[in-house]
Amino acid sequence: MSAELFQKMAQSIIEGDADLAADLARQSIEAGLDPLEAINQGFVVGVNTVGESFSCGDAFLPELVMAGEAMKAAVAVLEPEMKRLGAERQVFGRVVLATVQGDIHEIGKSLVGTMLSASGFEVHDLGVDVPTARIIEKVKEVDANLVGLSALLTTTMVRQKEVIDELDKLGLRARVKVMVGGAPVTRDWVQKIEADGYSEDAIGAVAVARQLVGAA
Ligand code: B1M
Repeated sequence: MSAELFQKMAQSIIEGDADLAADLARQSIEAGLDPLEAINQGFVVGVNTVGESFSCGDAFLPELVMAGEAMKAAVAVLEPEMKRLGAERQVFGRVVLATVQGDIHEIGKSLVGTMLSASGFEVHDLGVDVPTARIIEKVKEVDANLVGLSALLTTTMVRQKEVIDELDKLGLRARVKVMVGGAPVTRDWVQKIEADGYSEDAIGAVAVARQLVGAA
């Protein structure tokens, strides 16, 4: 039953059908499925298929946009359920989260934010295409102990380094840890820019964040 539902979820993203994706997300909640499992085993499979077709030139920007919109519709239905399931945990730290400047990919970053807030972090999500100066300003404003930076484009990954350098310059590196992520981010890159942590996915991001703020 869940395998069939996961397949329909993937297909709804491939077809860019936001209404169907949201409806299938609701069905999965009613069936008592883990919302993150629905995302990873259902919807993400679809978005990856569209991403691969886009790379090969078999799909074009409108398909990418529609897949993104359908994915957002599904996640919007599942997010409150993820928060509800993690609602009773304690507060571990304050996180400023953003997709870096020049990059408008928001789905993965928002998932990480949802998981962090469901797991007891106070999350200040600045959204997408966020300039370094705005990130630093927010870090100071909320006295954050963690910054989470998402980048989905090889051309915008450098902004992660820019934020780290700026924190360094201001003498904030000792008390503000930096976690990076996004599809093109590799362990080599993390070492090169001297980030404190990295995760491939939203679940891993929670474990890394806990470790970084000393709550693991
Ligand atoms: Co874009 N796009 N896109 N896109 N898009 C990619 C990233 C791409 C790989 C597609 C491809 O060619 N195969 C490619 C990048 C190539 C590269 O640089 N290497 C690409 C491109 C080229 C572009 C444009 C340049 C296309 C164009 O205009 N010609 C353009 C760029 C615009 C810009 O940002 N300036 C563009 C635009 C878009 C849309 C707007 C249409 C749409 C985004 C809609 C939205 O977010 N509202 C879109 C989409 C949907 C994608 C793909 C298909 C899917 C991204 C996604 O949402 N994945 C993507 C291909 C792919 O990744 N398969 C692609 C699902 C999401 C759950 O996963 O975001 O990876 P992800 O997040 C994961 C992990 O990475 C990790 O955890 C998340 C949850 O598990 N993670 C973190 C992410 N952030 C983290 C932070 C952490 C820790 C973990 O700590 C802080």
